[in-house]
Amino acid sequence: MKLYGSPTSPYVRKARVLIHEKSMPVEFVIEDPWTEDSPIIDKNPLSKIPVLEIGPESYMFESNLVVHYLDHSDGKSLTPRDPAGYWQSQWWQSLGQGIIDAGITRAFENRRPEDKQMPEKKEREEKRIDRAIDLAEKTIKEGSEFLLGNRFGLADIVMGVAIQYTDFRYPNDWRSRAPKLAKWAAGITARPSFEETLPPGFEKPEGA
Ligand SMILES: N[C@@H](CCC(=O)N[C@@H](CS)C(=O)NCC(=O)O)C(=O)O
Repeated sequence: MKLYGSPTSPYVRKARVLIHEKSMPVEFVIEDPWTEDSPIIDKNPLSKIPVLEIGPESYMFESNLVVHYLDHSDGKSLTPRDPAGYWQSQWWQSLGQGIIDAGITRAFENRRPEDKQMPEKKEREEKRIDRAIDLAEKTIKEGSEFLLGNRFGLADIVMGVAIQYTDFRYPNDWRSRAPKLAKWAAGITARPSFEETLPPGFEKPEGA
């Protein structure tokens, strides 16, 4: 299999962390989805990364599907099997994906020429992220190494990527109001799968 993407995309990073955790033989191919003649378009008409090549001319796209496919393709799923655990895992993944979506929207707004930026748009995305972090802090159990039970899983991957993307593109002092989440995040993002997929140019903040 081949994973097409960029080293900075948090959507792609979800898949890269999972591939690393499972030691899967998936080649990472860097391709830019932004150009008019991007080779990604032939693989995904939506021209977005990640794209996973699963066979000749056969592709999966949308990070949730890519991650779901990878998680189920080796018989060693990192998703809880019991119904309650399964849905809790989906819940955390949706929260993480929402944080990433808001961070991306904010980052793009930030990159527009200053006189064209809409501060209220940025603020709206920031509030989404702030509220999601507050809810994660309320939900996470005191002192837990993993989000669900005593096993590392997809929920940890997606939330870990979302938190580090927040530190990367919307650095703010969320740790002072979310100490449980901060402690969990420090443990999760110290794993080799996270360390070895850090976006270029990202420096961990103090205490992370
Ligand atoms: N919902 C998609 C979002 C993917 C996405 O927006 N990826 C960005 C890179 S971070 C992209 O390819 N953007 C190209 C574009 O919007 O033209 C997913 O979860 O995979």
